Amino acid sequence: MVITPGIHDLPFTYENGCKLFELTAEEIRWELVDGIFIKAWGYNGSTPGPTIHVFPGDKVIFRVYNHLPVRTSVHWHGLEVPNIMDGVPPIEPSPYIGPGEFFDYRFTICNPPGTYMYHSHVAVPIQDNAGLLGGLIVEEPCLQHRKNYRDYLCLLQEWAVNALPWGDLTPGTYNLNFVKPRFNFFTINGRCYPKTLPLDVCCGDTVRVRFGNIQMHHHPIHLHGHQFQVVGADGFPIPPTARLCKNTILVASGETWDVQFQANNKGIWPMHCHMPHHVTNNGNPAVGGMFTTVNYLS
Ligand SMILES: [Cu+2]
Repeated sequence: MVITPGIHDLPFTYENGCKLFELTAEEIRWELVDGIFIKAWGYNGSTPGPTIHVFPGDKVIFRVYNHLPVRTSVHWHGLEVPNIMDGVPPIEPSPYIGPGEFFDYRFTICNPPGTYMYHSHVAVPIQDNAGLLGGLIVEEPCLQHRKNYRDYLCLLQEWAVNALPWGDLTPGTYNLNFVKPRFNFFTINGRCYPKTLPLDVCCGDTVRVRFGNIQMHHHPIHLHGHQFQVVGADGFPIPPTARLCKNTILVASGETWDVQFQANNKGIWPMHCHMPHHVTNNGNPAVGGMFTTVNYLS
């Protein structure tokens, strides 16, 4: 099962033979890094929202409640769904979900196992940049109980907290800026370093890391101390003969990339975006932002 450090998995129940998942779009107060809170929008209390896990062939209902003051939708990014379930009103017949309303997105999971995402497709410069997005994993049934195997999801986001002067990290609760935003906080699974959670590994593990990006910027993610193989792109597996060996992967907006490495070099190893100001908190010289570490437990 894929783990999203610091983010819950979305539970499900059964309704008429379908897996029923419930998401609530809502305003949240979210801590980016020590004492810096934002008024964000998320699902079920977090941004990214809870990670959804499904299997190929699952019949699913994603019941989306709207507790926002404005209408919204959810788009199932990369999934092959009927037009009316794709979540892009009014271009598609898919509906808006008004404040206080809900909508059932119903379809069968037709994609292969891999890494996908979900996000609002209404007023996206506001709603997506406010945090309305999450991860969706089509799990591989035969990998569920594999030994010495770690599988992590890292969703990349950026935030415009423009009430703070450059370099200032005064604690408080801040509004986001959606008008000519200057992105000055950068997160992995909703947190800036040093509040990001490490990826724990043990020597001998095979480690897969899945990256996803919905928002405004592209993030070249670099891993220290290891080489990785690129094993998946936008949800689809890359056959062994076509895999690149790299240590930096550019995760452009809208993309997911899966990489895999052997844990064979003990230590505490940085894994971070390589854009210099993306590894700061509001330009402060201390290390921050889209930065975490791969930590060997043994
Ligand atoms: Cu970046």
